[in-house]
Amino acid sequence: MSYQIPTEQWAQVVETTGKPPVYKKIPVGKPGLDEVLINIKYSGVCHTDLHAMMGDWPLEVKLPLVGGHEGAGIVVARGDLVKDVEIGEHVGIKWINESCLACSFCRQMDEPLCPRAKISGYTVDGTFQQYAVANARNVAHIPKDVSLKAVAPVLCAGITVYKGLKESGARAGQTVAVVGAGGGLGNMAIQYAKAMGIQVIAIDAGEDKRKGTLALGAMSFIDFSTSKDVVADVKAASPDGEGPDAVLLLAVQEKPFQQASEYVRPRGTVVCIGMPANAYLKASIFHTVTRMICIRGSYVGNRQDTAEAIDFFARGLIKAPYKVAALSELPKIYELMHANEIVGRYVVDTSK
Ligand code: 8ID
Ligand code: ZN
Ligand code: ZN
Repeated sequence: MSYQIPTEQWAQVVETTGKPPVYKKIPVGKPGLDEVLINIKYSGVCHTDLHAMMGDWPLEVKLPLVGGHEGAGIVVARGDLVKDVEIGEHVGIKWINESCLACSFCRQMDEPLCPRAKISGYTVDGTFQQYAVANARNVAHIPKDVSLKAVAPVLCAGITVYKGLKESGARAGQTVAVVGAGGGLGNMAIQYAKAMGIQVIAIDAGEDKRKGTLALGAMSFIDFSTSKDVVADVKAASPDGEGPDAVLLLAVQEKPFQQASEYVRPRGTVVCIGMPANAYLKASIFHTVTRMICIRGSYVGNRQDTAEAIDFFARGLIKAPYKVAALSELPKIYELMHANEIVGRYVVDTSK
């Protein structure tokens, strides 16, 4: 099978951080010896893409930058050393675009910690373009009968929350509070938790997010914008009033990161996943010790987490809502995201 590959394509390009991307034509990249060229059909829009555009994290972005790291598409070309990815195969580009697979982190399946990792839509160009290059050993393999549109948000949001739930140690029958449950990661977290037999206390704001999270299977919803005491409300929502067994922090605000250790159950685990800019963690040492609380970070997932997260999806266990927009509309999506007005995820269609 061979594909006609154009020399030029449409892309959204961040030229200056802090300014919206520019929709324009750029050259199509060429895959290196161990890389594949993917015709991206759809890409999810993650809040991380907005952080990259703003340049608000202490990690430098490539400029000019094509953002995006939830891209699903078809392999149209491959380098001579690529053996395990076929032309015509459906694959996904995720946050970890390339890892060395030889360092002590990669050897232990911690590719996200690889000091030589390349990051899609951050240190290398990502998926807000029609053709993107990725390292063949790091692409996600997508079964042919899975919708590329619907699976796109799994490639970051799905993998990340699935990994976060595993890192939380929560088991079937236990309860997890999901903070930011109405957003892209949050909606996925409810569905993965449900599939894993874990109950969810959803925390976010507004009627749309309340309805949406309950429809996805959350057992209760707490509106942080109207609650008089979030800590007391979360505890009260847990089955025995002692607090949830774990907390997944997906919000883009510092305050909930300070609150979580107050309501997590003694012996419980607080998992930090959201990354508000310039924010710090603060917890009472006395209560962390005497309640035996674990506070940890969780960063995307490795290739095994990726395969598992996609497998959950392919088995029909994960149904998170998404809206489709044209690639040309990306700046509008960033505005809605900045205002926290998106319920679930936006997916952009690169053909428009
Ligand atoms: O590997 C990682 N750790 C990883 C992977 C992917 C994304 C981390 N992230 C980070 C993103 O960079 C971002 O900082 O996770 C965060 C959430 O990403 P997202 O789900 O893509 O963002 P969103 O769709 O905008 O959802 C955020 C939700 O948080 C709510 C908002 O209302 C929104 O629904 N929220 C906020 I802001 N403050 C809240 C609060 N105090 C809150 N919900 C509850 N309590
Ligand atoms: Zn992401
Ligand atoms: Zn490595």
